Amino acid sequence: MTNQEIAEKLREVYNLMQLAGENRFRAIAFDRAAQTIEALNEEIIKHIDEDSLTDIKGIGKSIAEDIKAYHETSTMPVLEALKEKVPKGLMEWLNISGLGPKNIAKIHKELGITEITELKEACQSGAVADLPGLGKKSAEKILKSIEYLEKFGERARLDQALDIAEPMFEFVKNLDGVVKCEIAGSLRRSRETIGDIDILVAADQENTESIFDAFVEHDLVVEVLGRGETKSSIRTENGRQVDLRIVSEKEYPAALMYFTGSKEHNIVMRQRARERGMALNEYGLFKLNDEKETDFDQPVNARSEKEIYRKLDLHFIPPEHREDRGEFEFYTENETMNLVSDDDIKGVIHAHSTYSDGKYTIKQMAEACIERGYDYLGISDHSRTAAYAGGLTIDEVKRQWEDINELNESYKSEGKEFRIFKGIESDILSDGSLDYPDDILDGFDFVIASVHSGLSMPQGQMMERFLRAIEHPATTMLGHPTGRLLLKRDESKLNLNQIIDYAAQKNVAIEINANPWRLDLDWRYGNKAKETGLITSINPDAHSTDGIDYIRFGVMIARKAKFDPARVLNTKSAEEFKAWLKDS
Ligand code: DGT
Ligand code: CA
Ligand code: CA
Ligand code: ZN
Repeated sequence: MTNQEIAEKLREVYNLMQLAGENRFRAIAFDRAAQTIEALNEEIIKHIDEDSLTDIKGIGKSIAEDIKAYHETSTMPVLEALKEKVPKGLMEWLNISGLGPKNIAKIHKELGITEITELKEACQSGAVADLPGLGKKSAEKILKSIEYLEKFGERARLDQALDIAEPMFEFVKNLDGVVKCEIAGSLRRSRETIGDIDILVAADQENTESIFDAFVEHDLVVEVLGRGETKSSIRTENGRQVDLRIVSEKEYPAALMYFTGSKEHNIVMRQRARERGMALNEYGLFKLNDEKETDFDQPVNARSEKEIYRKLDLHFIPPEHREDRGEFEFYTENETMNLVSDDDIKGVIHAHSTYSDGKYTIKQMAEACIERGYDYLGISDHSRTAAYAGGLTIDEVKRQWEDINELNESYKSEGKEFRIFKGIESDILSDGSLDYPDDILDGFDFVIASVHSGLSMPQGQMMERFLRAIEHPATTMLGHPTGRLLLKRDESKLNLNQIIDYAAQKNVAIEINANPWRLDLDWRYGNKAKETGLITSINPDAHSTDGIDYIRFGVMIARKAKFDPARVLNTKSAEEFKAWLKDS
């Protein structure tokens, strides 16, 4: 029984409770417990054995009982009861934008349908439109949302979201009357997948109409989902929703904080406010009156997010840390956390060339790195077992080494500082061994050990495989540890906490694969990584020159995962990197 498994069950309870129309706060408690358990460093089993579940923050007596029941019987009474109540198909309806749990329950009850296909028909036939409180417009909206959902799925990758958000943001920011503007929501928090894009504007009321007018007319807009006094929502060609909210300049700091989220972070912030005799909401920070209610006539002066945090005895919490995963403890004590940034990155590690499945030659890749201002390139083509990806035979490895030597010599003679390191992305074979004999492995400057086959091995076997790969003296770092492809392929079953422990102990790095399909190591292991001193490397896994620019996404995730520059290999200069390779 893994932490992930328990978290999934608790989240199922959360979703079903919403559909069953149960108390919202009770439902949220389950969501929070799921979050907490996902973030837990140790195995939940340990707490079950030691009967210490309630020592975990956010896990009360009743949820502890549910977890124990699940451990003993592979099910939870609360979950079973909900399943009796709520038909299975309804869960999927939660993904339909513009359709909340309340209306889902209503449509289901009135029409007796449970499948999305049935809902689609009911929207087309007019049955949904005839329901009290819904109407023709709602039915049309639900129908459109279903069609988009069928076509594009409910979430987008970080890169896809940025492709829409950045031009939109630039456009809105420069509109007449816009005083302040920022991207909020999950995108500001650098999440690896994004539901919808949230943009916040501060403007005078007299300008809101014209700002909304321009927004809904933007080239990327294919449909206006809603337009109100303070909020407009649109849909773009590739099915993404963008919410634009306009508030007064005075409300802006609190609104920015609120709409940046996360929900979990906001909940704690509101608690902290109450504990200090104040109320925090999307409109501002206010004093409480004698009845402990928000006194809107007594705003507490706070002109920025930073000042709001200060009033609640916290230092400024950067958006990427607002997940209720230890940030409150840290930023009570510390003013800032030293986080890696784009400018710190000196070299490009993990790149493929035409020797295996890359599109460009080593020389072309090197030139692309030089153009972008990097000082070195670590080539790491696929190893011989990865035949499907053009993995290198031993002869090809030796030829590649000669090529690299020649290129390095030519840079030297031209007086260029740039250098290329000889690497390999060696498959971790099913028994955990690497893909070449030791004398070949020794000839590389660095070895990235990655799993590319047998991704769905049972956890026990997979763990042995990984631990053995970490133990190999040639291994410099692990590549894309879980093998996940975001929104496409699940991660392998692993105890990553144990892998991180062992890797840190053996001075083996674990890459943050910056390819936006992967972003693996997952940022949720950032606390564990920090605690163990794990080293990472922000690697583009570039298969083309454009792929080098993925580093940007990796930096976002590394910041979210609390990596300072000193724990990121490719912040080192070429000389320092070389020295580190020698020592480790
Ligand atoms: P997403 O869009 O699913 O990737 O995730 P977010 O975090 O962007 O969520 P979204 O767009 O639903 O809402 C934006 C922010 O607004 C969210 O991060 C926190 C805040 N917010 C929205 N609804 C609630 C709520 O019911 N309670 C609290 N405390 N905050 C909320
Ligand atoms: Ca959002
Ligand atoms: Ca939103
Ligand atoms: Zn790979």
